[in-house]
Amino acid sequence: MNIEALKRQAAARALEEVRDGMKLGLGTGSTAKHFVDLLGEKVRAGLNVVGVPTSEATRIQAEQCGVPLTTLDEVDRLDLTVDGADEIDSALNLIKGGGGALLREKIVAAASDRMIVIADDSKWVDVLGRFPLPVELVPFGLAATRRAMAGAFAETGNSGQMVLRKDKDGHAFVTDGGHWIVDAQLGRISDAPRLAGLLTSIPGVAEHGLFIGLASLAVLAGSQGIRVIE
Ligand code: ABF
Repeated sequence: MNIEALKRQAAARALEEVRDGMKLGLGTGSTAKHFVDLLGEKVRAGLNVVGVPTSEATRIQAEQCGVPLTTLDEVDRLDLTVDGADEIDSALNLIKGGGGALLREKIVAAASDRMIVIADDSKWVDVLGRFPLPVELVPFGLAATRRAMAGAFAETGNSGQMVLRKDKDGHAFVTDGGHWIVDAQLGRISDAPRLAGLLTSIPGVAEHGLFIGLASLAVLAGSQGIRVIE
């Protein structure tokens, strides 16, 4: 089975958790895109939900699919967020941000009662870190922020190159929030929860891609079928 079919299967399984009247966080990326697409079909068939998109790309897709949208200023809490990930470990800690939407993704996930992460099973790892850790930075003071990040890596027994993400024209990639992203090639992340806390405390770090304790369920689709992990 091809990978897009697996992603769609995971998205379809997550859709089973959606109930009429729910307020939903809508993720970003190719797997979340399948979810929004399938959700749109349900909405057009009469399902009553409202969504908060985690990126401009998802906002545009949701509007095209007919999913009614709201904002976190208009609603108190969300019932459920469904989003993809770059890596998932057995504690359901995640690396996210390969698509560059980590800041809004984390704000939306943190405002949700539940987060379901959907993926093909290639995203399942023993230890986070093979996928470079995205860290979203305020452009001002970039070198100072990178030095502070290197300190946080050293303090947690991690090391690796930090690479400023570029767009297709070779310019710094700019996020929906107007920030830049540095991808940290750490290989195996030691003590991800502690590293997450240290990165959060650095002035100039807008957000980082370690999602610790946010996901409550993972739906992984593989050639052997679907695994649901709590
Ligand atoms: C978003 O999309 C990101 O946090 C993550 O980087 C990416 C996963 O993309 P895909 O579903 O395309 O693999 O969820």
